Amino acid sequence: MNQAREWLQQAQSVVALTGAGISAESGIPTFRGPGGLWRNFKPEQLATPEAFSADPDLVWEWYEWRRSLIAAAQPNPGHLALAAFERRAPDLVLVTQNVDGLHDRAGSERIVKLHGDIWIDRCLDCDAEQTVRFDDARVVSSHYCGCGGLLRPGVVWFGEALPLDAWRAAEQAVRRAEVVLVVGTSSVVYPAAGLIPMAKSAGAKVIEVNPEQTALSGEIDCCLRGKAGEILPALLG
Ligand code: BV8
Repeated sequence: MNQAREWLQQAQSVVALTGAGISAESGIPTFRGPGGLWRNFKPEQLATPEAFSADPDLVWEWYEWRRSLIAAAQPNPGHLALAAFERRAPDLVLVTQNVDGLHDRAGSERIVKLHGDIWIDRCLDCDAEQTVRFDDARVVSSHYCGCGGLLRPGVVWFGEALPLDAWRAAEQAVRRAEVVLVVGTSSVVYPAAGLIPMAKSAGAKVIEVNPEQTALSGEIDCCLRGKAGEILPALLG
């Protein structure tokens, strides 16, 4: 931990790459961990354009269930430690695979959302986007746009390209970073996971915060085994 702290304190530019694990302590199930299933469906079976065109109501039910979980959740000390570090550090860019918006609610500002935002609906016909405000009393609105088109969640599904501007911003940040802090991701989803070897080839030190070994732990310079909500406040404080 001391070595990782030293690298972070000396670095001019830092990237934090986060995945579902940083929201686990907020009570949001991760994609591939326990609790990630919903009605015995794996996320990869529902988070696809094919699943949505086959049964939009089923896919919407899954997203409304996730929205209700996230609405009831709070950012945890891991999210808050990253937001506080951004205010102190000379240059921190937070690149997240998460769509839950908990980094925004924790106060982070320089956020690159690789996989979109669960709080945005987008019209399949006119492409109009609207931000959803979820409150407990909210009756699930109809998922139709004013133009009559069907709305979809504003997230990136498997088989869909990442938003070009977000991907470019992530690449640019990783290429200039001296340290990349990888938090709560199994590093199996691409192209996001490709940012880790990209950071290594650009000469960055890579730190991993995860209770478990991941697909890319072998490429990591410093593996901190533990929960983000416990390690990040000590690491970044
Ligand atoms: C694309 C939004 C091409 C939706 C998500 C090689 C190159 C390019 C593509 C591919 C490739 N190989 C395969 C592909 C296809 C695919 C892919 O990667 N598949 C995987 C399953 C093999 N990739 C794609 O389809 C991507 N698109 O490549 O398009 C293209 C190009 C041009 C034109 C057309 C097409 C799109 C991928 C995006 C999919 N959308 N989310 C939604 O959320 O509903 S991905 C989804 O997985 C989430 O965003 C999630 O964040 C992400 C990654 O998962 P993790 O975050 O890592 O979560 P996971 O559960 O796996 O792990 C949690 C970790 O946390 C664990 O390690 C655990 O130990 C740890 N943990 C637990 N508790 C804690 C903790 N850590 C810290 N503290 C704790 N307390």
